[in-house]
Amino acid sequence: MRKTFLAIVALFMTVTVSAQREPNYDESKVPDFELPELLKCENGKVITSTKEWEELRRPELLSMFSHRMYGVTPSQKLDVSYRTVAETMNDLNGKAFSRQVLVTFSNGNLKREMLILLYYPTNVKGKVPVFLTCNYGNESITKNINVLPSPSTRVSVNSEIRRGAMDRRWPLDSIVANGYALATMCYGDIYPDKAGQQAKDSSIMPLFDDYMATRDKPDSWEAIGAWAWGLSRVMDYLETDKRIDSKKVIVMGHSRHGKAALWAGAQDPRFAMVISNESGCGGAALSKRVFGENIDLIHANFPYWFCKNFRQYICNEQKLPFDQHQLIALIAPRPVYVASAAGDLWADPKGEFLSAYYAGPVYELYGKKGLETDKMPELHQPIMNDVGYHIREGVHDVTYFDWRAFMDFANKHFGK
Ligand code: GTR
Repeated sequence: MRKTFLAIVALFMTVTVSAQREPNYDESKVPDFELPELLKCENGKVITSTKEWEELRRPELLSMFSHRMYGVTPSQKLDVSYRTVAETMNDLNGKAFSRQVLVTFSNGNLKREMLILLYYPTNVKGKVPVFLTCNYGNESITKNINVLPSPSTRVSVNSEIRRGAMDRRWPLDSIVANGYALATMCYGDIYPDKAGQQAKDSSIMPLFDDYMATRDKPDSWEAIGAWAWGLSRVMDYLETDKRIDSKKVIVMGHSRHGKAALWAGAQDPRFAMVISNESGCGGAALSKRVFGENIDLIHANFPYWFCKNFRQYICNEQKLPFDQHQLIALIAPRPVYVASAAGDLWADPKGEFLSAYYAGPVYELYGKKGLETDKMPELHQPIMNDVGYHIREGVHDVTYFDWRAFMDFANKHFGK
């Protein structure tokens, strides 16, 4: 009898666990949930001013995301040097000047290299705003052979990393024609997008003094944390670049790079604007909706993206004491834009929209404008308040429609 009972319990458990592994795409099956409070501290104090938000609630939430989701970013500053390794005066048919800067991080013993590729518009005098985003190898964004392979892809044989393979996602001519610079680097230069100790050992992480002491801790940073850190290091470089308006750096990212961009924007207030393109689970999408990719599925494929503490919420979203609307709120009062694609249900467009919507109250504290309604806009109808959003037709990708909206959003907020 007891045996049968145990067998039934075991069967029930496998059924519930494996049921969650299947992504849910049925809106009627989204569980009831209550979103964690944005403007109420853990001790119950209600936040009514930007001062209280900045001094009490914001640090509390930042710490929550650090210790329970992305891991703690070390504050140690590594030695760094910048060397320009290539420059092209008349790039993009004369529309741009391009530069490739090799960044070497070192701790005296170990070193790591990151190669930044920059395009500056030639039609604008003086300092220019810039889009900063990660790529899959600098050489993947254009067929132009003057673009050197990124240090991390030079040795890799990933089929996705081929010269120009991603060029449709990078409307370089249009970006510079609109008066924006572009700065980009391969995220693999900072942390290879692979599981395992070898990947971690070859990442930027061993250069930090406390690597051995902290690397296995449940709140130690992992890949997304490292990528976000890398974006801040490109920001360090941009602050030294005389052609760049470092008060107008837009950190943008698609998908996994969107997750890193949001986390970078949340932690580093030097980013003046943050854009998430289809960042989905672990990015803009609300985890508690458990729609499309969920915490369980993302760990099945990418267990090295988040800190180990995040695993306690696998198949257990209702226990999450935070959700992604709070990550977006950490960016306030800086403009933030979330973009979805109707065919990208894996990334849960509605969850991305609602997350942006529910970040609104913090923007309103600052006298800024969030998304005004919780009804999703029609396709191709961007909303461009201080919180912006669009959904377009099509699949998981970065299209010209997306870039056009990002530039319009930046034009609006940078008064262009
Ligand atoms: C998927 C992953 C998503 C998203 C995407 C991408 O495989 O499940 O979370 O990051 O990759 O980066 O394109």
